[in-house]
Amino acid sequence: MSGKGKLFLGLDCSTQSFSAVAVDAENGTVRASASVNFGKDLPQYDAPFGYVQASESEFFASPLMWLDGLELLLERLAGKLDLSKVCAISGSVQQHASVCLNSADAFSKIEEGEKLSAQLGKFLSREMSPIWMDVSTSQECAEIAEAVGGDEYVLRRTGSVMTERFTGAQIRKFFKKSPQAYAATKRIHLNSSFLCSALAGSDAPIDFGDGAGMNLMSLETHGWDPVMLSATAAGLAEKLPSLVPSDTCVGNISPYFVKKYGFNEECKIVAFTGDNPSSLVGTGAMVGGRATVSLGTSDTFFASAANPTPNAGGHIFGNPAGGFMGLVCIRNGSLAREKMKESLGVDWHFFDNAAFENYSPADDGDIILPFYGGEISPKLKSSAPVIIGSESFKRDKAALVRALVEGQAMNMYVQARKMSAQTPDTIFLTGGAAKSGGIAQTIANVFGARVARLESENSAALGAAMRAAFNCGADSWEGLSEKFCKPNSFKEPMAGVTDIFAKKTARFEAAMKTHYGV
Ligand code: XUL
Repeated sequence: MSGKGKLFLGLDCSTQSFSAVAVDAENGTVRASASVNFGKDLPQYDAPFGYVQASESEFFASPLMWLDGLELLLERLAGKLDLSKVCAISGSVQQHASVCLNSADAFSKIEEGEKLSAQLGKFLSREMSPIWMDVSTSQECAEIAEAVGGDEYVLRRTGSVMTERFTGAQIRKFFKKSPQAYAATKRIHLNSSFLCSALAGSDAPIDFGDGAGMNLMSLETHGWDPVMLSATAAGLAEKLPSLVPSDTCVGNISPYFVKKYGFNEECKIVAFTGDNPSSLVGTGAMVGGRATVSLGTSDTFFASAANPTPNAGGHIFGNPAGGFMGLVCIRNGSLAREKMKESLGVDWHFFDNAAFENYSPADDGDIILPFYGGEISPKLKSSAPVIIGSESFKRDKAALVRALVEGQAMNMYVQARKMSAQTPDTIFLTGGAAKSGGIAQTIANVFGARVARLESENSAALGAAMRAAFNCGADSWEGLSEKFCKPNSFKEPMAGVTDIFAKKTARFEAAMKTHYGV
């Protein structure tokens, strides 16, 4: 495809929704966007928030829901945009979720006619995919770590200690609990490579960005680590797709999408990656210097790193622009804020703004340990937040909101510091809660850093579109970052808060030790 008006499409399959953004890389504009909410638009999957909770620690989603979401999304987008103008597509996908298939060749069998979910459903050897919220594999993590000589080995080799939600431990659980279904499995995809395969109509590889979230990829060789593979499950090597750099072109779009949605048959499919590596690109933080805090279902802190030192408090993933990225993922993010909002009977305006109107931070002993459910950073079990302070504090709705947000920010700061991430000069905020002035100010105060919001709404989808554009030679990373990742509304730390938060954070850490032993 040649000529002006070239468009690049980024897709983002997150926990609760599937969204798309189409960009013009020449003039740096977003041409169209669309979104599908799994709970509202696909109620037949009985997953109001995009997942099904099977027990306290087990969380699943249907891969067929993701396929139906993709099709509905493209249908909506086709109503706004001539899809034949799209030169290349890439994707961003919630990390760690795996899709098990009884054929390594399922995607080449897709034909015109029935929708994808109907055609691919028969190839699933495991009906539901465990997703990143699942924390049910402590046993499997311990077994794998023991088999390879300890968590220190796993950390050095793969960039993370054995982690419950990571794909390796989830595969081991499947191998142990459903040996027949495991034996019948010929291909184990990540959600990212699964959706990429569906679009390309061929079996797609896993990229270094998302592949590093499995406890199976060697950071040194960028290949599957044979020691980790054999400690995880028998015969695993043959079931995994290959690993490739994130800027690999997988092929052209499959004829199914050309006929059904009007794509050009020369439209390229670029390897999909995880939502965090994709957001690193979509916030312009892939080229160094900046840190990004993404406030989504989970809250994450990440920054690019050329030679990161693996640390048990965080994770190392591949940076789609080359090198690596360090990340801290906090499970009690938006869901915790939502629960607090509901329990206080307040609305989002109160939560995000009114509660912070006369914000004057103080080291007064009022602290919330903000864990409504089990946490992954740091690893702890909890079913309710711990509220420490005076009786009047416990009755003051605005003070409780501020203390929850401060608790979340202090936990993130402590975790980021543990993985020896240097305090950044500027933190770029993205995700749904980034629009909250109160939350932005709190993060600036706790980190002692300038906080900027990005103009773009969905950095993960935007990062995918930028990756598609980069792959087609539309611009350099710096050029794309300048065009698409424009910061606005800076917030500086409030005067005099540095000392207050140094003391308050120390108090927070002490309370964490007392209540959770971490
Ligand atoms: C990262 C993680 C989450 C998911 C869902 O390790 O588990 O950020 O990618 O967003």
